[in-house]
Amino acid sequence: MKRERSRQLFEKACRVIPGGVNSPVRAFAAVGGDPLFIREAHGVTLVDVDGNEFIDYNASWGPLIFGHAHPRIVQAIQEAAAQGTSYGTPTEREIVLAEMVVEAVPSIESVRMVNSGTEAVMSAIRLARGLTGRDKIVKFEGCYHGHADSLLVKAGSGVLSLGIPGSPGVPGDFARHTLTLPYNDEARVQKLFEQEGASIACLIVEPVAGNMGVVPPRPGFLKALRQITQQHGALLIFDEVITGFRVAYGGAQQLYDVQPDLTCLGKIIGGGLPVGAYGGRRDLMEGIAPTGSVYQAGTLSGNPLAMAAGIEMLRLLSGEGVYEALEQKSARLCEGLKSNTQELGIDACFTRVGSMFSCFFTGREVVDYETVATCDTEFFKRYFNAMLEEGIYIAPSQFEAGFLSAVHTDDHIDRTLEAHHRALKRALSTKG
Ligand code: KE4
Repeated sequence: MKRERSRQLFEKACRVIPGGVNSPVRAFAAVGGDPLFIREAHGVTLVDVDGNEFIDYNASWGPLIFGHAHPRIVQAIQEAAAQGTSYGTPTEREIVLAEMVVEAVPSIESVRMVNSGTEAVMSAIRLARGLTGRDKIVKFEGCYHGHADSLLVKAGSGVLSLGIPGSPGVPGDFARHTLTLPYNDEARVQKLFEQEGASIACLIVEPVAGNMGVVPPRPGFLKALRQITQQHGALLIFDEVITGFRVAYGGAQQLYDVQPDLTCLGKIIGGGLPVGAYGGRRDLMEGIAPTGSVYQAGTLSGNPLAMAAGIEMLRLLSGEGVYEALEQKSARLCEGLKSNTQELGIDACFTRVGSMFSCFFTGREVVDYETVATCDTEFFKRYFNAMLEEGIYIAPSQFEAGFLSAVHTDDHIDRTLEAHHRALKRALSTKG
């Protein structure tokens, strides 16, 4: 596959951008080679600067659940842009999107728009600390909640892929307030809260972990978190930046029928533009400035173009049968992927919740960070590059989720399964 233009651009990028990328995991460090520079994308198809085409299962790390350059979203952005790009004032579109979020997400009565998932999580944690007067927070190994200092403590996603447990630059004082537990282990949560409960402001969890690859919650795990946090006066925060509007229109909290105190959103609600949000019960959210004393602000928060894109995305998602079709197509894809690995005798553990899924190259059942760490990342590296050669674009890391969109057709799935079979055989044949 010709990748000369990507190589040239990567060389140029590295002179003026750290690592040539604006987010580490895009650099292909976990899979080798130069990252592809994408020229354009339409529907499920990515086109790189060398003219290579790919069926995309990364969806820009989740946001593009209706594919790339969806005509209705593009039109909404164009119309908004023609009226101006930012005013720094309240606008009607912010109310429209906020009302759609409140209507959709069971636990949200009031919501604040910000510009990224990181900002949403950072703000929700500050609010939890401000409301409870407590400093400690609890998170889970392998979960990633953005790059705010107190959350880069054994985080997953890019940090996990790059093998850096935590990060330099995070003051010890921040890290010591962050307690980290194994995912899916409610006994450990119970024990920690019995010891430290009075000083814990909140527990934050990805209700379906997506940043160590997709690791679903064990039955009863989320309900246990709800009960334990309630018992100790700590707030339960669902980080639904990935799962929000992905696994159900009301997110994982609707799917599993567990209501957190605060919810963080991002990705899909921006329709591909920079948007994050955090929300919850009105009495909690009133704690945020200007109604409350917990400060949070943002020049471009509620940006009109981003709101227009988000509104159109949620209108598309609220259409009849959208999630049923996503479920049916995702099940067919993953069944096919699974049967390919079985036919070729490859150890693999498949996980899926709705249209987010993972294939872990391990013989173990994947339930947490420890079992995820048994994956054969060398095999994944060969597999990733073989899939690229076959015209299939997946996340360049074993520890990320795959995403199916509403615009993947049965033909795309058939072609993917054929390409996947060839890619697995190639990865096997080049085994080091
Ligand atoms: P952003 O600041 O990247 O918008 O959101 C941070 C974040 C928060 N919470 C969850 C559950 C997330 O998955 C993320 C970001 N996800 C990663 C990929 N899994 C973004 C990709 C990247 O870092 O380039």
